[in-house]
Amino acid sequence: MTSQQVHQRKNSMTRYLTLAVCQTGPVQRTASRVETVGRLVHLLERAAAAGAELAVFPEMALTTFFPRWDLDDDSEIEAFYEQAMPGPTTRPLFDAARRLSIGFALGYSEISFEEGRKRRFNTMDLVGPDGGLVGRYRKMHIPGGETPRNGTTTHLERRYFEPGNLGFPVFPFGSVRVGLALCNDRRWPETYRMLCLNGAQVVLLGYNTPAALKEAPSLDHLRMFHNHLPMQAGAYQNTIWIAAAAKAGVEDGQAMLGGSCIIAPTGEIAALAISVDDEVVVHRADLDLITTCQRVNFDFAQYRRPAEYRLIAEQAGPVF
Ligand code: ING
Repeated sequence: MTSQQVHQRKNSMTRYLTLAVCQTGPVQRTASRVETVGRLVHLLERAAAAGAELAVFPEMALTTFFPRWDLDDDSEIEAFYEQAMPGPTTRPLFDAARRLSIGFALGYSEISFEEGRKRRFNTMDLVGPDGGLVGRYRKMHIPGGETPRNGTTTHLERRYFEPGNLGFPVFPFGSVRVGLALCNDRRWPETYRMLCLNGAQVVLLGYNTPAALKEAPSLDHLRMFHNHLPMQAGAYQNTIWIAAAAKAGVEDGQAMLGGSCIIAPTGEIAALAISVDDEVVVHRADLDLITTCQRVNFDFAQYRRPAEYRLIAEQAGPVF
């Protein structure tokens, strides 16, 4: 091999990133943090053994999805949150990342002391293969309400979390630019577009989605379609890879959707979980597909008309 060929081969190796989605089965309320972190470490080991360089865990991966409950007692509520990341019980996950030389993104409930007050965010951290924090995202689109409503599935995220205040950041992971998103964010095209315009090539997403909703039983058969549809569209329209990790199975009596997947910039599902339990799904993502897809239609700088899109930034909903 000539040195030119060696050089080209080296370059071509950087055009792949092996992604792992670490879906989890239910995390019951009775489970201890130590037990749950042990499950996550095991998943990370399986991801690394399969050759993954970067893994994603679900939203609120350390606990049950507690916004399904109407809770008032602050100490009861705050037991679901982390005051430090890593903290004493989550440290083994960071140690495992360093030992296995694999990065990961972890969704968790965050308490932080900012602007002289205690604040609660629905957060995802990106951690490097050295076990160090690379970047933090706080969920922007907080669904549900502050109080239960008759005839609807109880979903009180807006009582338990403030909307994120860190924008839609994109972080360098080696030579790859990585953005983060959480659950309901995936249903909004703005999430992907903001991450795309910030330079993302890969978006890691964690979610907790009930398999059925009381408000519209007639749509229950479309829950998985409505899970994948916006992510496939988001990947295609923004020429990004998406790796999305679900909480799955019956958690504290509520069935969670599952359907974790890795989606290509073509919009195709490249890999899909088949269980509603702890499962690792791996795909070697070809980063050149991004430029191939851009060539076909999505040369953003040439074709987009940002001056004509002002309403998107100025108006939340239609005005008649
Ligand atoms: N979950 C839900 C989702 O978008 C939801 C949101 C569920 C809203 C039920 C209302 C009722 O999949 C999260 N975690 O955002």
